[in-house]
Amino acid sequence: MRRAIWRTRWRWMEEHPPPGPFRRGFWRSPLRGPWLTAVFGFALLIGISVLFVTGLLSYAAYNPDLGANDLTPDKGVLGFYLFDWPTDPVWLYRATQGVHVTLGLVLIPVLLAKLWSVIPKLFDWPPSRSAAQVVERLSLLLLVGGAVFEFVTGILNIQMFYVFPGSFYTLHFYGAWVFMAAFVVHVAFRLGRMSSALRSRNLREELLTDLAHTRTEPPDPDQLVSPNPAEPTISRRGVLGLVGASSLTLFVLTAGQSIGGPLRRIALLAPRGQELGNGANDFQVNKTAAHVGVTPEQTGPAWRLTLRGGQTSPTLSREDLLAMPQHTAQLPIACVEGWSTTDQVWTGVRMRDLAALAGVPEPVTVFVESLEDGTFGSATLRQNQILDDRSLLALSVNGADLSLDHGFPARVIVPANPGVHNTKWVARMTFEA
Ligand SMILES: Nc1nc2c(c(=O)[nH]1)N[C@H]1C(S)=C(S)[C@@H](COP(=O)(O)O)O[C@H]1N2
Ligand SMILES: [Mo]
Repeated sequence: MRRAIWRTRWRWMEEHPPPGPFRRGFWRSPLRGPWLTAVFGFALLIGISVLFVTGLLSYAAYNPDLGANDLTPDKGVLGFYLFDWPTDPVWLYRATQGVHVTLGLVLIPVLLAKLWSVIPKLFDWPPSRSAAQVVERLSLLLLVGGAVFEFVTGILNIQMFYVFPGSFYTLHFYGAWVFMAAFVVHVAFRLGRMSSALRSRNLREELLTDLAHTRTEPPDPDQLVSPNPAEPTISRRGVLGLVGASSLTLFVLTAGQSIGGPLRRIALLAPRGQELGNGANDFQVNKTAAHVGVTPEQTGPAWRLTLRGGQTSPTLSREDLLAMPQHTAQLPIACVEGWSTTDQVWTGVRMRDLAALAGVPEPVTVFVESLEDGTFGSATLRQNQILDDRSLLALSVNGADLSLDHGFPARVIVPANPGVHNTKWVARMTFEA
């Protein structure tokens, strides 16, 4: 009896949706349909998988097992896959992080197109038909919310709008796991429909079809296709071209910040894309000395480097360091924000010579501290990084003394290390055996 009443109520609701977007006839684009949605979905499936993997790699490169490098609480559970980040090839982090950031930007138009293509589903009526449908809609909320959250936080960070409550890094990291959980559920539910929708039309034929011959897709069980489509004002190939051209534009205007070469000059959307000049120190600066409050007095003749960890704690002046054996390595700076330099020629003292001098010839870690005591003022390096012959406490770059902004009197440079761990204006190094 009760059931019957409910059933009639539901039917009544189904037949009387509120006006506006809740009525299927409100959505009239003749292009919406399973095939178009599947094309965008397929691009996102591949792209987001690569974003996730490169994001996880970025996290591993951060060396979060070393307490000082990452204060994300409970990272242990989510960091189950961590491994020792290698120092070879030297461009490894340049590549993984360049792909992460560039791909993230390039996918923005695809994400927007995908959301546009399924927007009528947001207004599905009645809002809850069955328990399964409620669960699916909640998972879609996490999916869409998670995608928007990850893209927005990522973009804000690379554009240097640090407006986050707490650390960007923690938010983006947790957000990624929540988003990926929803993503996996979504893919599991929709993979079959995506592949049959992809097979329902021929891509090459679509690309040859002009506006005059553009027809609506046949009605589909998911009801993406409009029941009373308007006349098309753009062809399917037009939409694909628009999205593709937008992605390509974003690529061209940002990729140069990591790829370098001629593209660098037109990396206009990247705040640290372009190069500054031809001088030895004329490559990107992350934070200037003035910005972090490091003064010329602190870095003048009174500056000393303290080495800790052994029986004694020797202090060295810049002259003392210059009197030690000098080594040269060609290494890039590669920032987590996506920009990187081509190889610069760094000269200075080997990290492991300093370990020996400190009385810790077989160090497991070194904790490096800067004159600056902000968030980026310290980092911990791992054994394979300390012992690499190319890991230096650099005193000069490209044949000239380091500029104040690049970390004078001395800065860390380690192959394949995320830029943030190449600490500038080093004051103390504590080696642990
Ligand atoms: N002390 C200190 N070291 C620092 C930073 C900082 O803000 N303070 N920024 C780091 C980051 S995020 C990067 S990408 C590199 C950039 O080095 P560069 O400015 O010499 O290019 O320096 C790293 N070292
Ligand atoms: Mo950075």
